[in-house]
Amino acid sequence: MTLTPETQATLLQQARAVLDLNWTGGFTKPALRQYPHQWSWDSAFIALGYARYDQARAEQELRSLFAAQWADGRVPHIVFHDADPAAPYFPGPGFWQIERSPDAPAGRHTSGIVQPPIHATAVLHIVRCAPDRQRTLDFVAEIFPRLAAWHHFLYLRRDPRRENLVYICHPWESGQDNSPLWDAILTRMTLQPQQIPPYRRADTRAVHPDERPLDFDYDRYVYLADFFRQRDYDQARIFTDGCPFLVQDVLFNTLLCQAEQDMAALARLIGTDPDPFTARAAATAAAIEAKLWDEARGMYVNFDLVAGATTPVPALAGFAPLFAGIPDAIRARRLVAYLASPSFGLAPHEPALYPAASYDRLAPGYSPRRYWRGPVWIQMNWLIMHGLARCGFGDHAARLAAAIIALPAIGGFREYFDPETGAGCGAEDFSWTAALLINLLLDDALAHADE
Ligand code: 9WN
Repeated sequence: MTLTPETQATLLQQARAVLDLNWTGGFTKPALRQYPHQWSWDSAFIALGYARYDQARAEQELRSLFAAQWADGRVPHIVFHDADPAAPYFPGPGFWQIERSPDAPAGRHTSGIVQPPIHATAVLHIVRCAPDRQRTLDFVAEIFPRLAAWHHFLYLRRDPRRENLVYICHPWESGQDNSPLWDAILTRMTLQPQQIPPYRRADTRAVHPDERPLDFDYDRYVYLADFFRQRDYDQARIFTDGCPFLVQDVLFNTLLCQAEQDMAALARLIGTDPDPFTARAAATAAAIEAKLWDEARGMYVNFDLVAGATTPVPALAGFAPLFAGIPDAIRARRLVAYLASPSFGLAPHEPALYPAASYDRLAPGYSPRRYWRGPVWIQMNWLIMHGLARCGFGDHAARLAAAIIALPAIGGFREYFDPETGAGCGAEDFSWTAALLINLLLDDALAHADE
């Protein structure tokens, strides 16, 4: 579907209205009822939208997130600025109890886990779009040490064997909470009822339970969060004390690799040595190539550190290394062949209307409306689209960009979409759907400040 300029202008206006609705004056909620606080990687994607038309808001979005950074450098996956009793979220600050950790920020309420590190990438994007160059350099100088501390935390605390691959310890840390990527691990976690702290879900109030994770999964999410809480969020204890979920995740490590590349560009801008960042990006890229490539499937897969084996699950995240320019030409061609097949439907000349599903549509367990088990997510497709363009597949990228832009016109500004019909699912008025639509629609005449 090709949109007329008038339709595009209307969509742009609607997208900005969604962000205005969710903007609090200091940060942007992902969605008012379902996610009434600040989420880490959401804020980075949201900043990619603001960067196109409101530099001040883009900067403020990230500034407010990093204001809650922990002393050890971790950037929490949720920052609870104000509790809104009308929009309860579980687990809230009372569950996390981050004050148990000496590294937690005093007087702030946050979760104790993290999300994918796409923040440096967002900052470089703000720089490249910025109309006010001096102001943006000031912003980079301000946030650069915080970004460096964040990446330092990941390499120091989440890569104990010094493999240049960091681990995640909770499905929420992946950003793809309920993906089939975690099924084998969660299923092997046999829990006694007394091991699960009492809790009440809040996520099925505003969204239909058929589109959300099962109680089976939530029990394990809660068990893991409690496991971290009981160890005062001490990373070394969590790693050595038998945490059942320790995964070197493809998407997380890819975004870290790209963020390190972007740190090098930011370092050059402010006259700091870029070489350590370039070197670490190259080392992580090499480690992804060596450890996470699955030759039989022609895609990247996660490594489960507890089982000591890869988990070959055909999720869209397995193509993410394109985004950081990691695969060589031969591997990139194999990835694109799989993406272009009916499993993901991204062939450039096919009349397929929708962006790629989050999970192979032909694989067992594919579910078009349940959260991460099939639905289309805009931010995943935005990453894949850039990866295709970067690795020389311009036609595929152009088709995917058009499909992403067309989707909100069909399904609204929803959290995710049914890949068979384009129907919107999950939360309404969802911020990153709006922000990334703006990012794509205003994707012209960028000043590439550091080039
Ligand atoms: C848990 C906010 C977040 C996104 C995640 C998405 C979902 C939370 C939830 O919402 O996760 O962090 O309650 O389900 O999976 O990617 O950051 O939009």
